[in-house]
Amino acid sequence: MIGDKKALFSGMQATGNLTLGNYLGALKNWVNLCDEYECFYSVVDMHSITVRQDPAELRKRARALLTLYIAAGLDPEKNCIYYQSHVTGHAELAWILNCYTYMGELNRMTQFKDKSAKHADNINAGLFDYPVLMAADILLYQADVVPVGIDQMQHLELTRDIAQRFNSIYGDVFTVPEAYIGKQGAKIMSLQDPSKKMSKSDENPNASIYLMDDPDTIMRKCKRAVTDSEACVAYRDEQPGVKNLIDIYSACLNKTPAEVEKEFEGKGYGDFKMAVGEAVISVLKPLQDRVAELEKDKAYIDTVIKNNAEKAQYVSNKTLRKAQKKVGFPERPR
Ligand code: ATP
Ligand code: LTN
Repeated sequence: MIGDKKALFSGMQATGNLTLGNYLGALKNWVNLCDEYECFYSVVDMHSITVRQDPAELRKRARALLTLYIAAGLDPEKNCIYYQSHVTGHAELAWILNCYTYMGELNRMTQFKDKSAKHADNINAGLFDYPVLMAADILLYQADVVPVGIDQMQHLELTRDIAQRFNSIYGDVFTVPEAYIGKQGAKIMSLQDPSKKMSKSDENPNASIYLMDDPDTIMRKCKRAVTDSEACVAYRDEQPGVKNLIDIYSACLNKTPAEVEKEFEGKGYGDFKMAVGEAVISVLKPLQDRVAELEKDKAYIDTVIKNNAEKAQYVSNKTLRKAQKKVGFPERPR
């Protein structure tokens, strides 16, 4: 709780080009939560360096992501939008939490296993420790809820375990957070292999729709999406490609899968894919226009970055000081 509102935290990495999966699974669901919750949305650049990055590129992408948060409809007056690296408490709390997390727990994390297989030449301690930094992000703001895609559930469970472990030793220090999974678009799959999630690090550019793709590219990717030979727009596990397209279409237009099935009854995949393409364009084009507009106003974005980082620093310091005191660090002279 912050004041009389419940708190909410989420973050995204500024690595790679954001996909439609990131938007429908995360960003889209974030908008409008600020009436109910005190919201903190971070560009988690400290997480990004667990994989080697080009510094200039990372800086550019981090700013683009922050701009995208605003373009997607997060009002920076009502939502605290900031760079993780601008707030000192993330690293400080992560260190403390490291001492309350077991190697065995981190060893079980599937993201670590996946990423270390992918980056076999750079399996660094940060990559292993990534979930503890994520726990620190969340616990610093006493977040009650954390909107994430299903793929992040394992990290959230670990965060809860760490919080409960710490609380059982020291009393109520941290709020134990709950996941908040959006109803639609929670797991958008690859357009080329619907058994894999749509991912910004996919090597095949046709597998993902990127948020900055132009309309022709979006349409082409939708038309090329892998389906099946059933020739029936049905929402069922046996037709994973079609099911995924229905998920995309319904998330873009706020319809239910049943409504979509009905709409395309008796229609072929050609018509359906075209409609999916149009639905995606109708969502992404206005978003792209708003990004272009915001990018022109450098001073405004700079002010958002500064003011919100100050707010985040202030709020997070309270939790950090409490945790430091509990574990026995000496008080700071006033
Ligand atoms: P990578 O592919 O490099 O692992 P990613 O695309 O999974 O990256 P993240 O930065 O890890 O991107 O995720 C940001 C947010 O988007 C998270 O909340 C995550 O759950 C959500 N998300 C990512 N991909 C999808 C997807 N295909 N469907 C729904 N949500 C997604
Ligand atoms: N690990 C997340 C990004 C992330 C996050 C967080 C999400 C970092 N810290 C705190 C929610 C809450 C990811 O890879 N998507």
